[in-house]
Amino acid sequence: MQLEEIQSAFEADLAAADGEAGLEEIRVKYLSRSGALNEARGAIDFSKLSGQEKKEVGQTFNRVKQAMESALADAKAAAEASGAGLPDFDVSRPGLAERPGCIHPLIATQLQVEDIFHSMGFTVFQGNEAVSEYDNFDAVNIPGDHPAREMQDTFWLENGDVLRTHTSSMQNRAMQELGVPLRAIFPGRCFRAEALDATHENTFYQLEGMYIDRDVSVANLIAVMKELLVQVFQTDLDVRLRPGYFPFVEPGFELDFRSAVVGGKTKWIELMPCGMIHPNVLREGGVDPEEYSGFAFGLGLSRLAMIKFGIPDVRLFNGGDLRFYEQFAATL
Ligand code: FA5
Repeated sequence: MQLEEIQSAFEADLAAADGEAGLEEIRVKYLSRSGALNEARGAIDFSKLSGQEKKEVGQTFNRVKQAMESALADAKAAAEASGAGLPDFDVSRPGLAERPGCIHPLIATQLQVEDIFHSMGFTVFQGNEAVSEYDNFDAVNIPGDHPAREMQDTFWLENGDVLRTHTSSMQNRAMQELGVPLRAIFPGRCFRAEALDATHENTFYQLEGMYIDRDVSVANLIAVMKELLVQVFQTDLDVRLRPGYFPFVEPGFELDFRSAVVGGKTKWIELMPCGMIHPNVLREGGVDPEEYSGFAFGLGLSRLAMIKFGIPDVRLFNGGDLRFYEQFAATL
């Protein structure tokens, strides 16, 4: 084949090439040791050429070879960029392994609750699991000698920090960093040195919320909590508040709910502590309690997931028994 013929055949092949595998075929066909270019060069009888002619033929071959190599490299880069030639399968499909895995029921609950709060205009604020003693206790109105510290015994680190006992440890930072008006939730793991039983773990999940604005009242608190529960359980339900004591709210409440679908119409289910944010806590966060008011709540996310999925023992969440998690594989 003449050099021009080789070149135009190469260009036609390149234009019709299908993905990276097709381009590799073209490379082999034209540019490899046994490719068309080398073959054409081998067919020339150099012994019959003058020194000058040999030089010119050699240069022409090199120029053509370089042009073909560069066209091929460009086509490869374009194919890579467009994803052509990638394996023909859907990377988002579940794996073929016997145990493809599933979302942990606690995290599934957290994601659902986050979605619901998003729809009510709340942002998700992330915090650390190891926090200062100030953030965990003092900033939320629990000074050093307060008996509430004893109820939340925790793990102390050598630098004086603590593994947070509650997500309320993020209240101060949220006010300082996000300012007011504030609508935020902070989900996450908490730790307590507890006597363990079916409802008490040393490592569990809470989801805190704060709503601060002018003229926020208990009515707003009830409305938001009811909306949350209606959406989580997809059913109408009643909520009620009972007095509860927490140093960082005044008044403080325990919120219960009752529904025909969850637990029966007559049974009140204790769900979460909440209340109107204490003026000391607002002040500590740089918020003027004369101008702003707000509510806060500390939802036991582990508890909510237990109610939602009918899980009898909180220790199953962290137990590491795959048979437990696999029960949710089909639904989560
Ligand atoms: C608190 O931690 C408060 N910070 C909640 C709060 C926030 C009140 C804002 C008012 C305003 P309490 O210790 O009750 O409160 O814990 C809240 C929820 O976390 C409990 O209702 C329970 O569902 C869950 N919880 C607490 N301790 C454990 C534990 N050891 N294991 C599993 N869940 C727990």
